[in-house]
Amino acid sequence: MTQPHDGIDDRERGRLIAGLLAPQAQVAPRYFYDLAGARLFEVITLLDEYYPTVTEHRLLSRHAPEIGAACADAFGACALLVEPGAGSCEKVRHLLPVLQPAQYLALDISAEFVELALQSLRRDHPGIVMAAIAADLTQHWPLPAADGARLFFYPGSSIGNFTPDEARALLARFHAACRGEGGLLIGVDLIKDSAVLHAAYNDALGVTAAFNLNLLRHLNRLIGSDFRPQQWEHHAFYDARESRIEMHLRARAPLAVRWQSPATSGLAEGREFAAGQTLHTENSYKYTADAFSALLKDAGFARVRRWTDARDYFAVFLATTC
Ligand code: AVI
Repeated sequence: MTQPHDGIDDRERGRLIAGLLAPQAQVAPRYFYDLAGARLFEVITLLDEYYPTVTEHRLLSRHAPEIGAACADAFGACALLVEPGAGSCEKVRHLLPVLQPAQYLALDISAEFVELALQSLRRDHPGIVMAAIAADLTQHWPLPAADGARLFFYPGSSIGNFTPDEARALLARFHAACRGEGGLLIGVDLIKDSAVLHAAYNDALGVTAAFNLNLLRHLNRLIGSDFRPQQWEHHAFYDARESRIEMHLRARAPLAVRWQSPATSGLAEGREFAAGQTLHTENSYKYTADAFSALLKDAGFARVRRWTDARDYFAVFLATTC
């Protein structure tokens, strides 16, 4: 067994292990993103089948002037632009020239990764104060006090990785964090032909499969487990009833996994998987544009505008407090 990584505390380890022991074993998708996982995700965004990234870039580039004008109309100048999960800060490049915020704050689990991206952004926009902050979206958001409107930028359809109830709660949190003046600019993947969705999560090169399987290596480091990726296969499908892609790892044959548990003072415990039994690793919900507009309104936003591509594959929404 590999030694557990000391980057997680006992509570988080306990949560991970409870998920592994659940009747339908599960792991939260945020555990995809160790260094290798983050790199594999970047490759996914370049694949022909994975249309969301390129489509959203095109929408932002084409409609940036309108988005800027709509923001100015709703709340005037932007004092603080906040991007949770900023990563390589590529998409915000479309917005900075039109929004000219006084401050840009990039939040990410890995602040070091974002700090690198900020170095070149700062060179291109010397008049904008920029900072990278290590923060997990599901926890406290350490935002500076800023006079004036706040705009949250949440691209990539990451909202799809939450259940609709969790998504509504997160949108309400964005609304509350605007503190009366500001908005949310958010990218959302739309419901479409299931063959297109299926291909996006089952690419021919097998990059999404590698991304999914890499989670097992990450788990081995986090909890000292002995998952062997070669015993598992990638399984992703579209569930039209739930409007979501489900990603799983499926046992190729009966197998046993062991890990170190704080509950048993570090002694090994584990579980068995029958052939075909799965570990559920991700949901990626898709919305109709109208359903997502309604969700934004439910969350408290007063006005919602949206831009979609010609195929209606993806939408960018601007939801404002007034
Ligand atoms: C980050 N998130 C929006 C991606 C998605 O499409 O749900 C993660 C991903 N999983 C497989 N491919 C991409």
